[in-house]
Amino acid sequence: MARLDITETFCNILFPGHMHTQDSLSYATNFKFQDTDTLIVTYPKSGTTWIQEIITLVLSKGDPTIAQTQPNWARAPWLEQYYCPKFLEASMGPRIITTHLPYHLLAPALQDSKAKVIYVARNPKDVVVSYYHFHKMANFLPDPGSFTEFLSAFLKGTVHYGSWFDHIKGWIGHAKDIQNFLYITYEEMWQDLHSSLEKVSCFLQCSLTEDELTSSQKHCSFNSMKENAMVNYTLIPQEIMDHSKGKFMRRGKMGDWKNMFTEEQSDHFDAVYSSQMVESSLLFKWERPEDALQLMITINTPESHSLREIVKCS
Ligand code: PPS
Repeated sequence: MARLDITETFCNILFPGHMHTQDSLSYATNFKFQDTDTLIVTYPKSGTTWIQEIITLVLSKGDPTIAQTQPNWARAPWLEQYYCPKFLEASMGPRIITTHLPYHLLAPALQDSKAKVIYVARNPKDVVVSYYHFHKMANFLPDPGSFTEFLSAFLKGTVHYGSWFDHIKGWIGHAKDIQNFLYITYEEMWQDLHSSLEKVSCFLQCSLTEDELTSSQKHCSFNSMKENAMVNYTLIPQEIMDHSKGKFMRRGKMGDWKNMFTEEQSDHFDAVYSSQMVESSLLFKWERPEDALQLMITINTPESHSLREIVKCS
């Protein structure tokens, strides 16, 4: 399936036709979750591959064999991509599924489900920079134009996979409607991978010994993942992902946006961010570790039972 120049539009959101069809997107929205499923939810470039690796290592108790022998898209397939049914049929044991879809498209499928949902968020300024560089190497995504042009499309929500603002507001705003929900940030994982592994293992009810945690931490580090062909996308042919134009495991840093944004772009971003988030009670800060906790407490409204569970876990 090449379809590198095809864009699928589904419910007013653009998707790369290379991996998505109308049928694959409908399959996702009508999916029957099992209570034993774990669903990873991210907006692109927010730490998807990282959390896939973390979950893999946690469930294999720090043993890297699966992480080093099975590509991430086979062990945690994207629900909306056409090959998903094939991998799920072949999967043994509890299923790990990944999605970039916004909440409203999966809400009916998740209703009453006990599947575990892990939402990973990342500072959107770093997301847009990572996404911009990814567009340059991924031949199934359109030419991003200049960074200014791409930033403008990102802030308008017209990029592939839709609006970052709608994605985070939809999922976090409905966290209370999801029975088993864990919120974690890229920044938290970056600042304290050990505690993040513990948090994920607690949520998955799969406790790890200190040695297992140490091994997991080693294999989930940026340097280790950068060299792992099962997650660094070097298995993908050059005509689909052109590694001469950039690396999938590019920088792996917090705050890299500061090397890309002008002051004017940053001010404009902040203004759009404030107006987009004004109706939401969410307070997002991304720079310091205590801010991640601050966020959890801020969104921990009395009715949000599952978020209180997260605070207990951490
Ligand atoms: S995708 O295409 O949506 O699946 O991309 P995604 O995996 O969500 O995001 C890719 C970015 O995550 C960085 N990454 C990591 N950073 C730190 N440590 C680890 N272990 C790690 N694994 C992946 C990756 O480098 C991309 O970010 P940038 O800023 O482009 O480097």
